[in-house]
Amino acid sequence: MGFPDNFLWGGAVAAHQLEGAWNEDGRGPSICDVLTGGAHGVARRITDGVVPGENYPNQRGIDYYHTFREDDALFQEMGFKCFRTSISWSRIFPNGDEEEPNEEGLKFYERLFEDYRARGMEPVVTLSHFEMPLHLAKMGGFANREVVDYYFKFASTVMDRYKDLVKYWLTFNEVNNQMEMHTEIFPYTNSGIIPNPKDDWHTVEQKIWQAIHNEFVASALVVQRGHQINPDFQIGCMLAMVPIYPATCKPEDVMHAEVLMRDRYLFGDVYVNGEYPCYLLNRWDREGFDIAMEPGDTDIIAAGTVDFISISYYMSAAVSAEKVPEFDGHGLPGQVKNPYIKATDWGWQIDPVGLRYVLCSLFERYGKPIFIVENGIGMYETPDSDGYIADDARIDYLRSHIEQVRKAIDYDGVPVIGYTVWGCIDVISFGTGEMKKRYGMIYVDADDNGNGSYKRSRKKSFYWYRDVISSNGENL
Ligand code: P53
Repeated sequence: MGFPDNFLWGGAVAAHQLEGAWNEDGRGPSICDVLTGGAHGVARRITDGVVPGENYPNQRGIDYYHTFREDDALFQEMGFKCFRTSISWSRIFPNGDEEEPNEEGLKFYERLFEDYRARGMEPVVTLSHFEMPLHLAKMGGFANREVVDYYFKFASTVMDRYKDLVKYWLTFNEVNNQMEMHTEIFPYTNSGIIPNPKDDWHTVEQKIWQAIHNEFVASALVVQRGHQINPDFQIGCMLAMVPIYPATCKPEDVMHAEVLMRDRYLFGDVYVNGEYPCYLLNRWDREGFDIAMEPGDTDIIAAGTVDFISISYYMSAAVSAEKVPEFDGHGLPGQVKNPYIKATDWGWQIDPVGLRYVLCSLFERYGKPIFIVENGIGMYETPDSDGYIADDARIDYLRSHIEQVRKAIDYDGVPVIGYTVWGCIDVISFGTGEMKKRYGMIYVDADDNGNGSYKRSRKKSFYWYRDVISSNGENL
């Protein structure tokens, strides 16, 4: 027993967090290019266009656009069986609404995916990882139905072009993050909804729900088209899985956690079952949302269900039905600190058993294979006098999570197809825009303001993970 022979060990990144080269070779501005740098407790701001003097970390990333061959060689040295990245939509369609794609952009990903293949790494490609051309966001993002057509065109173009290079596709990264509707960043990065101070709360929510419906249609159309392009394609959805536990066994706490979990499951429920669950239809009705649907939408959603589920997993949460005090990491209604587990410096509560718990819950709910496409820990790190980083805490984090994956496979019988460590090389943090929130097994010498040599070096976890992969998960 243990990990299957063809288990996809690897690493994961996203285009806007590492490529840089934001305005090279015909690329248009993407929504991430106008996100300023933030910090823990300091939200990133969305500026109106590129404002001189602001710090936009995603514009430079870690310069992977120019260094990918050297970086890929390091991934190969770790023995990666797969590599997850995303396609930057605005490299292919700079404004999103062009007739013809940008050939330079298409060529870049061709070279990239060929390089992965040549190194024995199966590409795992996210179509939209918190990205769309800025121009489309200005049109209203996914709340505007036209954007469905532009997404479809983008996705069909790249699926067709890379049909012999890429087999695993993910439609939208962590599509359920936007259920944190009160934040500015998630509706923006999931759906291209630019905050408008004139909108009242009901209008904001209405737009987000409309965007969500449109994304269900968009994803289903792309799943169907992808299967026509190449019947061997495996096309999945991608959910941020943060299990929400009741703070106590008080029935009200249990029910509160159950209701909040629907915000996570909703997307799986529609993507896998191909229909809207009653709890959502009732909610729209109760809260007065009127979602515009075109004739045929429900048939499209029913016909375009996904082949597998992919998830990110970092932490769990606990909630109480009572009024509770604020704490670091507080985000959900009634969220409390879990006294049984520790948190990272950014308040993310570390819970390896929670990973096994979500794998079981998802498999029992959907009966589909599961790909863990993100797991990892963000840490402050400074090289020692020899330039080395002994990141034992990262090794502990990854080890304890991989042990739980193994249990889910061996004991629970969950078909887990792969595991990719998030930010296998240090990249720009999505949530804070920091460089110093590091996830990598490879260190990148750069700071939050873009100073540094950008030189790469292997951390202790690099050697540890190499051994994990070469022993197929036996040597943890
Ligand atoms: P950063 C919240 C909860 C779970 C996953 O995040 C999340 C977030 C967003 O902060 O995002 C995913 O860099 C996302 C990646 C991101 C990674 O987790 O904020 O898919 O793009 O970098 C880690 O620490």
